[in-house]
Amino acid sequence: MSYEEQVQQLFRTDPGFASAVRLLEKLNKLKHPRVLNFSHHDLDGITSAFIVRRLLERYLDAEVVTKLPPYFKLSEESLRETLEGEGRFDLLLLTDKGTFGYYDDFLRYIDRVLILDHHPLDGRPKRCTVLNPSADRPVPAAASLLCHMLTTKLDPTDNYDDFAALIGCRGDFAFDPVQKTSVDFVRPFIERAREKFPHAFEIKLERPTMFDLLNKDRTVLINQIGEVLHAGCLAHLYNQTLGIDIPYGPELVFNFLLELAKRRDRPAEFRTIADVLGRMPKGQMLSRVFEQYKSDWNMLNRRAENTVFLDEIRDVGIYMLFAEEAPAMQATQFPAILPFVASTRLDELKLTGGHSHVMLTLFCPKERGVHISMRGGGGVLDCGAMCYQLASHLRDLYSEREGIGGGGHDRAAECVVDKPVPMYAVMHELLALVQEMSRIAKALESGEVTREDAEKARLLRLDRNLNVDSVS
Ligand SMILES: [Mn+2]
Repeated sequence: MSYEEQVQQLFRTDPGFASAVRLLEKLNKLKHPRVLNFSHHDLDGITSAFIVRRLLERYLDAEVVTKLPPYFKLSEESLRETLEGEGRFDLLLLTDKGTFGYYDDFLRYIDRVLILDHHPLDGRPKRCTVLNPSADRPVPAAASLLCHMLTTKLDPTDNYDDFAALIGCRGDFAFDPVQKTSVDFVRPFIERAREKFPHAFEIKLERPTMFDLLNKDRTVLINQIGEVLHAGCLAHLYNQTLGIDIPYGPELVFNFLLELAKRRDRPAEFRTIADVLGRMPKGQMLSRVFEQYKSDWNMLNRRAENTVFLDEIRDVGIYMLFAEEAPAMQATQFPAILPFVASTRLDELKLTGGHSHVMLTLFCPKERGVHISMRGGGGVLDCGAMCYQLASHLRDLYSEREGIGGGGHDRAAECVVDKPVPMYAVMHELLALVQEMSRIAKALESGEVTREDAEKARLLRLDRNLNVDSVS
């Protein structure tokens, strides 16, 4: 199926897509509508914001205010604060910011709310307009591609839209140009992009990037771009280290992309990262930030050698790494550099340990408390379910404390536990969780499962592909 056919098919079969299109068509009747766009502060979110900004300006002649705050879900309070400063809007557009039931409450402040998202639902908004292919079952995708699809349906896309969606899909690990794999949803688009930007997909025997998890001697330009822009999202954290005044990273990357489109260089002709960054100040700043990021990466790479084997559950070797982030990243609440460094060790641990799959649990003390990142699991153990269960157990134990949260995807998830919950208590609960999972997995295999264990197995999603009928 071609990309254009996929867009037409989605328009016919996904009611969310049709209503998103209708909403924007209706908005086209207003003169200079004002749109407030909140987007996620990662690569997928920033490229989503770039694509919708250009669509709304071209198609609606809209004034778009873009916000990329450093947290995932939008709270009613931050929305209210923004509205106090920015005035009234005709549309609130949430891109790559999750799909939460309480987003319905935002209709109190703005007449129309449109959600473009690909994360599994957390509650079901009933009154917002929602385009999310993961609404009923998880469909791995990227928000930037949804924004590109919406644009394709309304107004012709250009090379910059294509280039941005490609970077967004890369940022969210929706495809791997070196291994030549991709998740189903983005495949038609990636095939089309490979034809449009052949140089971006050419194998280079250069330093592996954060995206090169299997072959450590090669990469491609699109991975290099993804890594430089990912580092750019952290730019402001290097203010002190570099001794220069750097704007908030996600905005720097966003404005760099807008500048790139203004430069009128042809993305199809980019061959090196220097071609992409160009000679303008924002590109030069991104280049300086990237040098610092690489030196942090190398330092963390040495730290990441000290992994400890904990257990093997259903042929998945579970390893732990106890390490701190780079000094400039101590205050981050999101995975900054270390979790990406740790991910590049998964394949090596699998080979040396002789496991079918590997999961790496990263225990990282930070300024606010402990940040646990789980990576891998091979589709057998579920990082998201484990982080969620760990957080909810810790919330039960420390019910008077705020700042405990956890969850995420199957193969990448986070759990953050703020002080004053003691670090050793978090470590204890983490180890207890692994031990408990090991015991339940053995019970499931032997067929001797209590009702209580079957329930725990379900919560931890340990029962996938296993027969749990034999509840005693
Ligand atoms: Mn995303």
